[in-house]
Amino acid sequence: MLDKSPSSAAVNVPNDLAAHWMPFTANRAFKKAPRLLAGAKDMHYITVDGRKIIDAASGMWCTNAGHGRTQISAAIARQAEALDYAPPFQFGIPQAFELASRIADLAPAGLDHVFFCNSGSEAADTALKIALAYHQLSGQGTRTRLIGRERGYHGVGFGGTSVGGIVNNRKMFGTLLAGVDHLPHTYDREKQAFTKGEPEYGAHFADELERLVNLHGASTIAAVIVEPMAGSTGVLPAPKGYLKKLREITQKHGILLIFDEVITGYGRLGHAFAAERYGVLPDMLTFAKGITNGAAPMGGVIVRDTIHDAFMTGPEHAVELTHGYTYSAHPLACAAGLATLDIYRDEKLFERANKLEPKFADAVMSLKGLPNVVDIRTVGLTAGIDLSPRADAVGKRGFEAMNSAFHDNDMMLRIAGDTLALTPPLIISEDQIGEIIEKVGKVIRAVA
Ligand code: PXG
Repeated sequence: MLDKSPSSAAVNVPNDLAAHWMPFTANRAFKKAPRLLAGAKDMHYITVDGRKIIDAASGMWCTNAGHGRTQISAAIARQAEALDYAPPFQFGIPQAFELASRIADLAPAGLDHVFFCNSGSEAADTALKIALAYHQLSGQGTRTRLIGRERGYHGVGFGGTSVGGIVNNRKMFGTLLAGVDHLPHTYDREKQAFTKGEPEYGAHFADELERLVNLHGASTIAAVIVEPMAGSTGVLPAPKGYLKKLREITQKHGILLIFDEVITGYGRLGHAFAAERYGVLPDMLTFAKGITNGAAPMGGVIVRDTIHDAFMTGPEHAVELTHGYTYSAHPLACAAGLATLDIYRDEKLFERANKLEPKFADAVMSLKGLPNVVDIRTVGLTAGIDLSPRADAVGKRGFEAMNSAFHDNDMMLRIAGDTLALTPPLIISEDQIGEIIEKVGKVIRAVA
């Protein structure tokens, strides 16, 4: 058994790393200089050689309540003993209903029904499929087009990849779904550089939706999906007024609006969901990651009552939506989700993130002026720091920064190309913010 305490001793490491083909990883580089983790507690990971690493990434935007929360692991253990697995089709467990109600309570009024799956990718594909099916049921079956956004990330299913807008994630996989189009991204460095929070400039990028409506015809468009803050591409907060505008235009044309809140959900922007921060009510909202604090795979879609109700017709013995997963609402994930929501509520972590936001933003902005720092963006407890790429190799400076952080500065960073992403657990202390910023400064100098 792994000792998870921060003083944990070294653990055994297999001497053959070849068989595991790692996801979204530079496999050959990793296997030459592995970044292997053995334990985690609160704000820290423990490496296999016993080093304590401060987590500036919440793992991968997951552990909003910090690591090793015994309330969550105990709930998972209890659940595993009581009921390991139950079929989610035609059968149910009480915890799934309780968790759905708690999630719906956290979501803005009107988003009342929760469809569970196991990841953000499945959540995005599920939302897109519900959009198509809804229009078909409502006698608007010509609405089949899906609209994403450049630089968007909605996971790796065919639907999410198709509406996604990160070229490296798309170009290997052929033509993807037909009938998909993209809004422009909302980033203009000249106008927005070094902005704290939502940039003043850029609401007009939403008007491009009118152009797509004019091009394709509203009667062919099913849904628009966007992240309220584009995370994976390197932290692009929505410009002021942008999301409201998207809502107005989609509403005007009968197009569904989906917020992908896989990253922004559960407190990252100082609210349960970004929809609340921006006062914009989407038709569907996807979540994953923070719902279980990363401790068990779970994702889901929160759906507007009008959309859900449109399915609840026809003979009562018939399945209303022919979609779902063997592990939808898995008992261990439900147990983890309930325990996680207890922690978020009892420790007021969303409010905490909200309160810390200005201090965090000021601290990150102090890195302005360091070598190669060409922009810094912040929103909630998240920041993106753009480093100028090395002349011959886009992404190399970023990669070196991640390695310098891990091997030389005892810190876990996320990178998106040459952008460093800081997105620490919401339990972070002000001292720890200072510690992370100091380490990031060292890293930036080390890769100058
Ligand atoms: N939607 C959004 C907005 C995401 O950020 C997904 C969907 C897919 O979730 P799954 O659970 O299928 O991976 C994500 C995932 C990063 C990073 O470093 C971000 C994600 C995944 C991996 C790395 O920014 N987001």
